[in-house]
Amino acid sequence: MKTDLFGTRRDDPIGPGAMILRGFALDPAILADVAHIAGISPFRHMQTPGGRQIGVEMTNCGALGWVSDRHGYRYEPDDPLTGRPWPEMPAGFLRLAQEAAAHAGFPGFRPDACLVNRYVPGVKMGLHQDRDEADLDAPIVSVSLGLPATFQFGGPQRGDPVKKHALEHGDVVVWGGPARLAWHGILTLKRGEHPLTGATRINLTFRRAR
Ligand code: MD3
Ligand code: FE
Repeated sequence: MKTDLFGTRRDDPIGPGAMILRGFALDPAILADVAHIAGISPFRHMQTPGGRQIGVEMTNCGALGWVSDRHGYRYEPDDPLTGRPWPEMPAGFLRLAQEAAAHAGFPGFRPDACLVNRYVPGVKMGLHQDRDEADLDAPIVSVSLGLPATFQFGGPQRGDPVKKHALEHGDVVVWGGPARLAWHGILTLKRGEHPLTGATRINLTFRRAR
């Protein structure tokens, strides 16, 4: 990230291996890239293995995309909706994810998957672990855009106490090492209107899947 016109960049450590980089992702080109990706591989509701619809709408970019259906959770090189490869990871996405990871103490991050989540008011993501990736040594980088949300962050055990953190447009969170298998989730999105995204929150989650 080149500039900080408004002086809003700030590092906010939230626990061992986890840091919020506030205002790290304010470049408007990111949202143009999201629109481009969704023009190729549209946002859609996926199904859980149990047959329920996931409330968050999802798409992906990069060599691998996260997919959920009746057969389970996994990474796939092709979009099951289009039958084509997921859109390429934009150069700016890759740079942003690598810079954020290095800034938080994880140099050499090479994400091959970017899950793009879209939330509308009333939608949440329940507490879960990210454990579908082969390489759990690599960190995860998450970028929040649009409407604010409350993020819940616990420990490696399901019953560990949870802390809440507000995530706003432009915030980036990096998780690695002892935080990599932490339970986490997003509380029900509140009503609102964001000047750049309207009544939605977009989250980019960069991972090393294989
Ligand atoms: C903490 N997404 O897609 S990103 C997900 O905002 C996901 O859409 C949320 O959790 C969202 O899996 C939260 C923050 C996040 C991502 C991965 C983590 C937090 C994490 C992995 C380990 C610990
Ligand atoms: Fe997650």
